[in-house]
Amino acid sequence: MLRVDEILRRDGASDELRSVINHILVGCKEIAHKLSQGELAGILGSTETENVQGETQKKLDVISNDVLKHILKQDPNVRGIASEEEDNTVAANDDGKYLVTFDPLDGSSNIDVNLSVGTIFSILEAQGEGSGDNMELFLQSGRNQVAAGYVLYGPSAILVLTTGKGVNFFTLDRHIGEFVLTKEKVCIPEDTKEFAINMSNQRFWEKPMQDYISHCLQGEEGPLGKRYNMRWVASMVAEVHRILVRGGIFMYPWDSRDPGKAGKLRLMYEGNPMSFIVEQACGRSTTGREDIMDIQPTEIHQRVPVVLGSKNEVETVMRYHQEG
Ligand code: P6P
Repeated sequence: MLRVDEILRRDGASDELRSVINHILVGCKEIAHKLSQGELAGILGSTETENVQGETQKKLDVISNDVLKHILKQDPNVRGIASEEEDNTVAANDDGKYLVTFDPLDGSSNIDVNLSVGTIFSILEAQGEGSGDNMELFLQSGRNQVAAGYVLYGPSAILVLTTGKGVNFFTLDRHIGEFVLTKEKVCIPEDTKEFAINMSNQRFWEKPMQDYISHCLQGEEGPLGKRYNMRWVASMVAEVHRILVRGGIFMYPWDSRDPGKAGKLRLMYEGNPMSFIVEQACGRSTTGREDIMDIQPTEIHQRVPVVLGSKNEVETVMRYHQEG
């Protein structure tokens, strides 16, 4: 069975990039172990603190963040990190070549009910000088990503990784403590009959999104002419993984609950890495109007509306937005 480093070497990844990815995976293996302990580890539940997003932090949000921050600061190839759980970017090594952004534990509201959660990460090259605590270094469009991935902590722990040469799946073999290759060159089916959205927000969406979902619910008799199924796991990593495996469309659109924000999900460590993966896997990832990876960030925690998955279905949603 081929391991991650062998595939990275085969695909031409530099020694420095392989080192950063291997450090991230050491952290993810530690997080996987802590999650597998559940109640026994005494680390479920919430803290008394809120993160910069205004969300109450789960104990495992903080623990996972600290695990990754500690490990990445030890890699001389890492210049700095940005995390959903950190107010500001964090300096690592001033001679480091790479910047790492991550959501240490996405979907953490699922932890206490034993449902899937995941770690999402993105790697950029630091352009020029400056310490990693300078946020400006990180404000690069998603097109500049050199690698992106996630680890889905489900019944098995699965790493999904791209360095721009397609998307590969690796499963954690707990006997040897390594992620081993289990699927290569993943490609999302262009068409789908399965959509994922939090329907409880329907009254807050823009009209094009309301129209599209209304037409999905009309099934064969409606303008889209097919019967849809619906899924919602409240864990982006789980939704994206299902789409990579069998197709589908995932949407977290802008909504009027907080008009000043561009939606719930964050561009730098959710939208961009997932978009890199989805585009590398024959899919499409947009805001409903433009490709997410074309956005020039202005703030490290900025939000982004997300419509991603099966290419033809995403383009259908874009047509609804173009027609207004
Ligand atoms: P809601 C998890 O908190 C997350 O950031 C994504 O993983 C997930 O898709 C979304 O929020 C769920 O949001 O509003 O349905 O709880």
